[in-house]
Amino acid sequence: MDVCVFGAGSLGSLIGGMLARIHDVTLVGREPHVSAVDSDGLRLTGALDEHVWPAARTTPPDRADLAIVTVKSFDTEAVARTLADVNLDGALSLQNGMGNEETLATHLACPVLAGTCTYGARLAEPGTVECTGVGEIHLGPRAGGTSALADRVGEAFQLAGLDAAVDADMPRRLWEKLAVNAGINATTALTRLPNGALVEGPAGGVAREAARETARVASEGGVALDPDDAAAQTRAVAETTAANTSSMHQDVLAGRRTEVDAINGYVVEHAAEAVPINETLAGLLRAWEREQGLRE
Ligand code: KPL
Repeated sequence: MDVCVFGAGSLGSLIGGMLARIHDVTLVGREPHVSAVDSDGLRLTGALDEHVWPAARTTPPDRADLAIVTVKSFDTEAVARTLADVNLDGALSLQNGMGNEETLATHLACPVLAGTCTYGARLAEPGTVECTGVGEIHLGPRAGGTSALADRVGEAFQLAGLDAAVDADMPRRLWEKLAVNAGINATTALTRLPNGALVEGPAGGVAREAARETARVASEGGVALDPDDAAAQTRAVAETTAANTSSMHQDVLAGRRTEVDAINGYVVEHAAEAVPINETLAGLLRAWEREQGLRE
């Protein structure tokens, strides 16, 4: 399969690098990472130990069978406009937060698949990405159901050795993942703690309550999620990614804008009842972003 990964930072490079074992992959990302990959290949370290040779560039190719979108949620609109000029059979969002697939579908002529991914990744240096946790990928049509494209992409991922499953209920999966991210990302970013600190420590209770609130909001919107299952899932992901610095924590450490609007902010915006934990987490992160000059 001819795959273009749009947003080849840490996670995009990891997924693209694993796919490059057997597929034709082009990483579209930023300098100096792109030049490092172009001249010396991509090194996968940590839980993996491989050296692969995807193409790497800062601009999109003219055509690909599949575009995998891994940019931050606040960049989805801009990327969708750029991808509109690429000849694609399909696109797959492997992003955090809600609303990305709809934004892509508004601009693209091809079908857009939804995906969730719990692999952990860290860009160690240009040309090297560390796998900080082997997770799993679920993908399928964004409105649920089945499609030939989803089956084809799922098979391509599995052939490359990724732990990937085709899922007929992606709307539910997206809410389940949102609950985990609402719990883990903001609490680790604010406390500067690794994910594992949420398994037993005091911040764990805050994370699980944020996940419970998210499940209630999902149910209000017609996707029935059990709050206790969401809390248990949040604890389980904190355990399996214990050593990981969550993506939002990485953003805060690097002084970058976070995905709070598409995660805790989304929960607050879609809640019919009060969601005080998500409101607090979103408020604190937005205050930090403002102080850093990253938002109005
Ligand atoms: O998705 C993640 C993230 O960091 O954004 C988890 C699963 C919480 C892993 O850190």
